[in-house]
Amino acid sequence: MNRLLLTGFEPFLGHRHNPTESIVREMDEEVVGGYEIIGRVLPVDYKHAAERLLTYVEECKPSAIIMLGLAADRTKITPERIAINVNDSVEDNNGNAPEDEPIVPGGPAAYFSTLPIKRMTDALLENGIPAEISNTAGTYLCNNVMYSVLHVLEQNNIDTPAGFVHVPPTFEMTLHHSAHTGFPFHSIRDSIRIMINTIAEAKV
Ligand code: PCA
Repeated sequence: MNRLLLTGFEPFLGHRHNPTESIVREMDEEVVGGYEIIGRVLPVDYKHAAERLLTYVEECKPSAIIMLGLAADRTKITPERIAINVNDSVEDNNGNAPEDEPIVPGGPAAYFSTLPIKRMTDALLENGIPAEISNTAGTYLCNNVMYSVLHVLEQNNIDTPAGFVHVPPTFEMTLHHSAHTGFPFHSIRDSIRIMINTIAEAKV
């Protein structure tokens, strides 16, 4: 059976949870849209995240790759359009805080997601889930792993669809922060299934 590598991240920057970690743990070995899901958690660490992810890609030889991350200030599911060649952020979980650093020295400025992000967004909206395409994945770990994977796939002429999706916080995470309301956890998880089904249909 074709495999789909689904990655999430551990908690970071004072967030006690990262819903993407729970989602990939729960969905590991689940079959969705004809794919066996391989769910893996990545460290929020510039030195190890991309390296770990690329090891998982080598090991599982996936037919599609979806990387997930938390965007604590977003209120929609946001498939990312583009990853840029820069690390520039506050600290990761090991105290690294790069400034204006290329991810791949001399590499292209950016890579576009190769997932069907329009169709994924439309499918989410049709299912009543707030969603929109995001035009920036930031300059932290999420952008870093998205760029790194797309770079390696491109360099090796591998046409595996790959991309990143940021998810909003859960209800529980926003209980004590009144700025906005999060999503029920099960809605975030359902949205991942909907996007995977869309990718499966797009391949036919
Ligand atoms: N979100 C962060 C890193 C880990 C995560 O889940 C980001 O948006 O870069």
